[in-house]
Amino acid sequence: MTELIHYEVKGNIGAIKIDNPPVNALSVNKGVIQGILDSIKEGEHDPSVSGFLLLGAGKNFSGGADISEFGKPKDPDLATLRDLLAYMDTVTKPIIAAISGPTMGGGLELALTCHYRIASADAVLALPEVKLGILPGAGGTQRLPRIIGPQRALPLMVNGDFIGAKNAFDLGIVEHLVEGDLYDEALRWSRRIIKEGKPIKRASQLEVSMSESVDEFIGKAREDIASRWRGYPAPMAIVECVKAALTLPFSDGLKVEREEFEKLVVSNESKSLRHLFFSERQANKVSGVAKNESQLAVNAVAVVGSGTMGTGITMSFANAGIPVVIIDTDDHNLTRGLETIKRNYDATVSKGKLSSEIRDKRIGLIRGSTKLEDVAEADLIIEAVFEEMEIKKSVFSSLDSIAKRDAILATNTSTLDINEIAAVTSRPERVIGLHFFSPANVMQLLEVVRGEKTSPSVIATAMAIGKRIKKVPVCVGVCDGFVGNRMIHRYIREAEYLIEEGALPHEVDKAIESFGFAMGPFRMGDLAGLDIGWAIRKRKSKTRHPDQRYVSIPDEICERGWFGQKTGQGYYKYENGSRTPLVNEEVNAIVIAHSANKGIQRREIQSQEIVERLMFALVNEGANILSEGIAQRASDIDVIYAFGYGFPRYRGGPMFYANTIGLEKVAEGIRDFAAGSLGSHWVVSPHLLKLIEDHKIFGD
Ligand code: 3H9
Repeated sequence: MTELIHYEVKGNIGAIKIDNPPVNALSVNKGVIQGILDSIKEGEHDPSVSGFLLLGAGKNFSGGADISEFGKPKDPDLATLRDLLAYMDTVTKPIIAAISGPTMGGGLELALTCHYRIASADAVLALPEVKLGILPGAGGTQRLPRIIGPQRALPLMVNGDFIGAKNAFDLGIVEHLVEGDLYDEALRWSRRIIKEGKPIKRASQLEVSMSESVDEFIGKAREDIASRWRGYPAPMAIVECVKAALTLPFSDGLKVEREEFEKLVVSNESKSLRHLFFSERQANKVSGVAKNESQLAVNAVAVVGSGTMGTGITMSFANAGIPVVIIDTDDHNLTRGLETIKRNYDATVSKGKLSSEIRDKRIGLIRGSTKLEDVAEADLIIEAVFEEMEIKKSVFSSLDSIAKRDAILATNTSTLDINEIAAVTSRPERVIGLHFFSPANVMQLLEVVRGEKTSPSVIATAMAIGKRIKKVPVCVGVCDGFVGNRMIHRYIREAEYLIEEGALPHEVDKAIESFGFAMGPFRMGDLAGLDIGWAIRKRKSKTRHPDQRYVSIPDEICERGWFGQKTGQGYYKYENGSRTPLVNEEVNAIVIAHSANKGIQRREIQSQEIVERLMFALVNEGANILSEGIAQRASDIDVIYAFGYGFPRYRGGPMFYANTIGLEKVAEGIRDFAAGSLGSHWVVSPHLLKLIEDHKIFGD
């Protein structure tokens, strides 16, 4: 039997412990599932065993099927999860699941096939397969509706939400909750079940019942999903499985589930989402930083600057229970910043997303100050002042003289050279970039920017603190715009070229949104505020080469005081404070006149060209970034785009997407654009060409 399953007879109970760290994934090829099956078979033939207790070693029961095995050959001599669960449905001695920690996907399906379930207070249950573009494929879609009813089961599976132990108990997924030691109590409880001769409860034999008509219920579910999930087949497939649970015998329902699962698991959507799952975890591994690198304890944080970024960053720390002092030497700005924080929390409370107690606790962790000296106690100081090199340098020079010797000095710059900032301090090894994205309390992405001299320990601390404040940290190198913004500039530039050549802003946005982005480039600009880019362009105008193709349409819009949503119009019009973008005919007129002034013959541009030009702009720049070592790996770029820029997750990020359509196609497309009359700016990245030449793809 595999060492990953420990089987031990404790009195009259056969205790089966899954011990496959780190999350007890139910691997086929490592024999984990076979081990459980063998243990049950052994106990069944052992007259001293009256029942089984199934539990997980370490922190959890099981995180589900081993995702890394999807799409790979399985050892035909070893049992699959479906084999095991089918066998469990025939066992005549009670099987009790002792659920602890994250119990997900196939792990929960295993527990649902047990006859009774007991859970510790730390248990978190979910059928999150939908997030991987698949569905619960080991009977979950058939058993859960039978246990808790389809109306409750369907949303859990379609959204993949996590529920705590108490919630699982209230729903009837779990029959008994334990505060103390799970193992001891589970053994006691199992013995009681056996002693009292409690019946074997098989979910597969339960009746599914529902007060409303099946057709009505399924019809509503289909409508809801069609409106909420674009280009994403898994949720609809889950509905079809639940329909099967409601209308077919259990065994036929399983067949439907299996068919739907097999279709989804080979889809590009699922491959992309699985890629992102592993990429997100891979991003935690930073070259030159050992796994056990020493870290500084961060118990107090200071944020310097109380503008939009400073307040959002402050909230991110308070949300994670970390005390933070927000400093602005301008009293008026500080008051406004603190008010913004309070207003944001109040709004979340009034939407019912936060209790007033938690809001008060978070606000209680935030202290405002007008004295820079108040950074003295902080372990981590994040500067979020105006994006101007001289201002940043002056702040860092002051921080250097006030901050604790071992404190980390971080800058939230989105463009400036961190090495230059670090050079004004006496501790460049403790200087790092923490590039938050606006709104910083909401956006998950955090670019951790390592300078030339940043020490491994500081990088390790920054990555860890990023996770602690529930961000997705990705380590990148220094260059203008780092990874995310450097690429997005190419994308926005291309969008501007497109409107100059013939498309209208809403046509570009429509094509990109149909591709799956949450928002097209022009809507994004309106949301972020067009004045920000305008200020940067004005600053950079002195260094712009006179021969460089430059689209002045955004400037022409800004000159009218139209900065986007906040001024009621930008590329679009927003009526009566609404956020709904309406086509702005005046902007269209500006665009058309602009082309005429430049002597550009406008032409009709198809959505395919729009998508390809914007995507290839991202991919090509991503390839350059990789060759310069600014991003450590292609999958890091994908994580940055999925978590920071609304790139459709079911397409896996720009670099993975390029792999799926073929790098040759990308290079050919770029060559075609370059051959067009206005395409001289297109040059295929040498890194991309090298990959093609070597028959490789991004990530190899
Ligand atoms: C499924 O069950 C399909 C069935 O319905 C049907 C079958 C027929 N497999 O997240 P962490 C690795 S689909 C393989 O940092 P945490 C992960 O890559 C599955 N590997 O830990 C990482 O590796 P590394 C449905 C997995 O404590 C390490 O474990 N289940 C799996 O922050 C630590 O991961 C899910 O979707 C896995 N299932 O969070 C749950 N899970 O160290 C997916 C993790 O090399 N998992 N790894 O980078 C999670 O959500 C979280 O990992 C969990 C723990 C909450 C469990």
